[in-house]
Amino acid sequence: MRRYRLKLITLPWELEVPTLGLASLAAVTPDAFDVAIVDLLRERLWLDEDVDLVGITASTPRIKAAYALADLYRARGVKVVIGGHHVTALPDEGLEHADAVVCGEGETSWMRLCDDFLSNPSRVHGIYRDPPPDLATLPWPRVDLMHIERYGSFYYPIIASRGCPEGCSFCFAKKMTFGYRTYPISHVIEQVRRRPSSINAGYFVDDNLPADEDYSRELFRALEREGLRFGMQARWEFARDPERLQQAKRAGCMLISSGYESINQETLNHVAKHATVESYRETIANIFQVGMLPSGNWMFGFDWDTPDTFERTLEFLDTTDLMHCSFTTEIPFPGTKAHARYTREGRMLTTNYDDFVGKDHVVVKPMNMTAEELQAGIRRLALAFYSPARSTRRVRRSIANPALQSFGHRMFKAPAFLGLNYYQLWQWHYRMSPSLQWLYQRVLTVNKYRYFSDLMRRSNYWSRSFEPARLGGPLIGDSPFHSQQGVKRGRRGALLPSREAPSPRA
Ligand code: B12
Ligand code: SF4
Repeated sequence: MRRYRLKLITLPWELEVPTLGLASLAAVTPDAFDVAIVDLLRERLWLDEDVDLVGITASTPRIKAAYALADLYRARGVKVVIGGHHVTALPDEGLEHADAVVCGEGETSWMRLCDDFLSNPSRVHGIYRDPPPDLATLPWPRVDLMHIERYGSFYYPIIASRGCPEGCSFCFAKKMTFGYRTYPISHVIEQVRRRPSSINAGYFVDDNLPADEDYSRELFRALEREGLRFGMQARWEFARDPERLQQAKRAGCMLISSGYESINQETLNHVAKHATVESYRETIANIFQVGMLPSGNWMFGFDWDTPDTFERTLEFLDTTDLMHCSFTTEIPFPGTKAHARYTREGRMLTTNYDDFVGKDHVVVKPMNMTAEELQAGIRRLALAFYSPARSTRRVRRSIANPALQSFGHRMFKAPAFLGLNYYQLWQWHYRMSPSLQWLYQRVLTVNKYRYFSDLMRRSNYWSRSFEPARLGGPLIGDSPFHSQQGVKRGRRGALLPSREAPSPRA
């Protein structure tokens, strides 16, 4: 049987957390394909390499580059498919650059699309939108195809749920997925066990991992035995209960990242956070006391923000133990309620998606200040928060906290925590300085070219043979993925590792 070459390409954002979308698709790709997952910041793309089908993923701020890449492949006559959040919101726009667009969670459509391709490539055409998969039937994401060693070793990606039960006005999560659904605990534990033996820390890419209390309690109990340290994203309410926090800590959780968004009560009421500033103060303290690092995400430019919001936020931050914060303008991504409202009100300042990166980029005309005041306010706040004096004060408090023992000896903790702060300081400085941006672009380019093994292979394919992850026992009957048949069943009906996958940890 003829084999086909498939390239799954991601255009990521800076050198941080890997995403799991392409690894999830690779896992359900029919056996007739050799698959390469290519991260454009971490490896060179051999554009002239033989390829039959290309799948591209990108979020809104990188979508223009993704479209340009798609155009290049299509000019060569290669079939191109685009998926992800942005094209789910704007499928017709995606179709101007791709043969097909996959909307929402991709697995079911991807299987259908691959079947179309195998029967006749010209059938790959138009918009694919199918019901989301039953998570219990999915094989493990093929992280082994991702050159995971090229990412930070704290960021090994794991997934336990999809979607979020909440509905914040600026977020697309609800429209992307179908409700809030969880993977079987055994599936998550197997993902953890399959990590390379050199990796002891991971990051849950879930939007809101502990959204279901019963499930998360069970998951944390199961994780206690795995020796994994991890970070996760959680709504602020999770940290109200110190007992749940203790359980997360025992499971290995080191960092909890939450979208607090604002210290303006009116804003909190309007974006459905159901929070008060005092409840934030209390929950942040709970996380810190239990011995985990709280990380907060803040947004500015909401209609109730005024020029003094930045100073008030800094005063608030100075009285909490937040070690790490992200500061960004409100970015209304296409498809969100916020985007519809700002468009209706004629307040969008740009439709250039390259500007939808957040941080200090202003894309909406603010209500109670000018765009310049908004940008200057965020920059002032970020530079003040990450100033050496404040960073040192925060690090001192953290290493004095006996509950943070699991972060290691203070000799290592202090430089690690300071490094985290200075990295953010550098990021803010380079955002504001064209010469540092120039320098950073060079760093990214060098990073892409520094892998000698790539040059020797002159290919993105590690191996010509590709075997999809296998499904086990009772799952087969329910699986919509018919071409994953021919499966072996392990002891206790466990999913068996594929030949190419790294062997499970002992
Ligand atoms: C890890 C992560 C990051 C990492 C890495 C991002 C990167 N691209 O490199 C970091 C922390 C750096 C980051 C940064 C940002 N992020 Co982010 N991030 C995520 C997160 C939490 C996990 C992604 C993931 O692995 N999901 C799990 C996989 C299984 O789902 P998936 O990626 O959606 O893939 C499925 C489908 O989309 C589809 N699919 C996807 N691609 C393709 C391609 C093809 C060919 C097909 C057929 C199907 C398909 O099939 C997949 C399987 O079902 C998501 C939230 C989330 N839970 O998805 C946000 C998310 C992607 N981030 C988001 C945002 C807004 C940002 C920032 C702009 C935030 C900011 N203001 O600074 C930045 C910049 C992002 C950028 N330019 O890429 C938004 C994107 C919105 C949008 N319209 O694009 C999301 C969705 C969060 C949200 N709920 O709003 N992020
Ligand atoms: S809690 Fe987070 S993931 Fe859920 S809707 Fe709000 S912003 Fe999106």
